[in-house]
Amino acid sequence: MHERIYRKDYQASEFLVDSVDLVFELDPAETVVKAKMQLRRNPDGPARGGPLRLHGDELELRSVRLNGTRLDVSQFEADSQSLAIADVPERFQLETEVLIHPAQNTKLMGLYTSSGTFCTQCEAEGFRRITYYLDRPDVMARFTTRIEADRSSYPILLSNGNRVARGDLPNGRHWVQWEDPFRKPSYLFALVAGDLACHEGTFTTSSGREVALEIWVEPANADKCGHALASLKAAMKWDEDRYGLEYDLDIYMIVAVDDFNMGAMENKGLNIFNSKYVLAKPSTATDDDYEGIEGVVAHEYFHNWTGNRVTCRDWFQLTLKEGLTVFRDQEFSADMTSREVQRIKDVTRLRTAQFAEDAGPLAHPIRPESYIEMNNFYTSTVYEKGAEVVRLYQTLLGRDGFRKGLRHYLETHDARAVTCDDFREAMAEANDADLTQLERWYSQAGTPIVHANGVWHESAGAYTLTLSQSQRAMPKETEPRPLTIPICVGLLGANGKDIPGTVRTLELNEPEQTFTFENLPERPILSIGRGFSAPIKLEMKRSHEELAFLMAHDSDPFNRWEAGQELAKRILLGLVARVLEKRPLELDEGLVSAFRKVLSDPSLDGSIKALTLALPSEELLSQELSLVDPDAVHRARGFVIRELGLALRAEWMRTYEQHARGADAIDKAQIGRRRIKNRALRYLVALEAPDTIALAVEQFGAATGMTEYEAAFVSLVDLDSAETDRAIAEFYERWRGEPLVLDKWFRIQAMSGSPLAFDRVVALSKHPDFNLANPNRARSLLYCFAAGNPVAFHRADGRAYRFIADQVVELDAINPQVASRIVSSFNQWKRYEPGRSGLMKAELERIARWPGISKDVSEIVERALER
Ligand code: 0A1
Ligand code: ZN
Repeated sequence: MHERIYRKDYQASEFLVDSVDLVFELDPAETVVKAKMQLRRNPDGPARGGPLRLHGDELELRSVRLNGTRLDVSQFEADSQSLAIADVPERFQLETEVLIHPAQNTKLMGLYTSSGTFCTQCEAEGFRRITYYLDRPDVMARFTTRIEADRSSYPILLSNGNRVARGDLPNGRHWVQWEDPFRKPSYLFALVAGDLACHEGTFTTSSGREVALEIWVEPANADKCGHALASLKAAMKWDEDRYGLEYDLDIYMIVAVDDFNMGAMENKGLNIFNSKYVLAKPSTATDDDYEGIEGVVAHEYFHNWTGNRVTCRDWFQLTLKEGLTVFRDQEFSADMTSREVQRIKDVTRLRTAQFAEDAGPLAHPIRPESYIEMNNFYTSTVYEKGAEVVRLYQTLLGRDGFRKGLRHYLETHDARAVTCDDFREAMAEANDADLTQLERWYSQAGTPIVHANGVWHESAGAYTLTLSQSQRAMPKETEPRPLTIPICVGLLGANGKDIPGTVRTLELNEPEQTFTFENLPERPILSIGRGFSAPIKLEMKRSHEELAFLMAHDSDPFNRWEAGQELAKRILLGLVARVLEKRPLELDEGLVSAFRKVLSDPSLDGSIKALTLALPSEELLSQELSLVDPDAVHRARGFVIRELGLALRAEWMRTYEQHARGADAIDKAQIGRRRIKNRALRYLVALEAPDTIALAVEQFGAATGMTEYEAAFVSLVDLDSAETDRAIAEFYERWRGEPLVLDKWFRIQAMSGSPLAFDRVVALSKHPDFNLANPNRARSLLYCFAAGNPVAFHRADGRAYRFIADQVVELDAINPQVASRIVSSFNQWKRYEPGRSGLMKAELERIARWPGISKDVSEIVERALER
């Protein structure tokens, strides 16, 4: 059995590391790592005079020296997992030498190679795969790194901080020495060695220091770095303007690699990125890819203060840096693109991934209480719900109060490893506010439900709003206690405008509270939860007419969109019920006229229009059902798409034609144009009429930018036509040499609504360009299919379950982190009708019994099977 780690068991480290000097003799097959560490007992430690115990993982120890003297095997205990020395003084120097095998490291944790480039990933516990160390974030040390490697294969040698020296060695080798002036935890260590090209820039900080910016990529990608560099500069400027935070080193490097488990990593001064979040030019990257790059580049940059300068005491505090940094990148993106579009994207993502997580077996508070494998806790809850909890502070304290609090937090805790409580206390102290009740957001899992009931008192001219809150009680947890929930509201008059004096932030602190609005001239319509002011589910009786009214008039753009989604959701759920009852389907005229209004509204920009005219996804609809039948959901939604296509055919056509032509430029106007154009195309192609299919074929043939090319391809792959096969073949021929574009080819086929999708996915898993060991490729095909194609993954015969389970088991032996993400697609098994539910459970049990299954996958599977 694997060991479970508890938050309550935290103890300070018995030893501290003052400095580490590393030497790497790089070789893909066998690299020597020498570490020279200055250690001492921690005066604030639990003081037990015990042995020194360092972490390790898959290391081969060659030698250990204590204060210069080589220890013999009786003086230490070592295995691949740890190194223990019983007898050590107060202060001492420890030197170790280990062997590691980077080219065989398929887990992509520690030091590994990606297309021949050496790179590292140390968060959360990867540094112990490089050398024996106190691999925990509250041990912060000064690092130097000397890298030795073959000069012609690895001309570029990078590590954290400043490059201080370089030189040549015999046998065509060379060395470079790096020094990081800032103390840091081991998870922020990084090293890169390869034959890379540099895209350079500079940034002058507000205090006038010049910072060298370097983006390192494979030479063939040198023409795809402009957007990442521009994003980095924009992020540096924004953090100065918004929070007065400046960069603190003279150099900032980003390296793009093709094999990476996550999006990117904030290593001090040397970020390592999944190439997906660096490389872009209009012909290869979509508008969403551009926005993704801007957001992730900013995210990693913002970590320099929120994560690196002030870090986490232990991994239970992960949301301290992640929730806060996601909040910061969301705010940045809102300022760079469009605040309302950004908010809609963020909320949709939260609802799709995080609400599902909270409703399933893996529900955990943003600050978890225990884990078996930390890598499983880089979750939507820790990141996205964590960001919403940080947003609560801003909603409660105001933007200025939040800025004051953030600066106070960073000043008080600079160069330290702290907790979520420290953050809350700093926020409270700087604002002289009582924020104690916010603590519950950190300790309670589950999505809170707020029930709203408004009553109009005609004779008094008053409106009372009663809000009550509840939460699902989690197994093994104490009864949930009431949270602090800010609810932003406004009351609309019949003219569609906010009634003066009614725009407020209500603070719900009790199980139930009533708020009164007085002196109202007329019966109002309530707009509630403006801007999605808290990560809750709202329950309220509202008529379709009220929702349509809010959709047309609400002064809050988020709530205008929200009202449309709520209206569509209610109609769709009604149709799902009809499908199940085998009654004929009929589309509500209200939805058609609401859509028609939006389509013809000249005041709305294309992005907002496209989002408003999108129906809630099958995943979101399924969340509302107590027993999911994915076929019924798919049929109901498909029916509405076709009916809307038919009823508004002329309007869609006009919209398409009006927006058909423009430039490939990535700016707000062109992005908006492409979004509404492509939304129209989807509705039109869904009609499966020769003239509408021809539109997609033409767009596919003529597009020079990836956004329009991809959208046409998506439409065609959803069909079952001769044009579909032709498009699939053409796409492949054109883009087989561009891995990031080829990922799209795999993903779009995996997510297609066509009945052929499953057979295609099986065939693609045997395609010569499919590679289970490359995380982007594995995710494009397998994760996107299992998590993003509900109707095909949940086919009633269970063949897709079996296929994915087989792939998970095979992948687990290569890369457990990626396998455990994919296996999470089985988590919701209890929510499906009995046939599917039983089939999913059987696959989970088969995986659970698989010999040699990783800690990562077994933790997920065991949790899913509990009770
Ligand atoms: N700290 C990174 C996320 C990250 C976490 C673990 C990793 O290991 C494979 C990689 C990256 C971030 O928030 O961007
Ligand atoms: Zn992060």
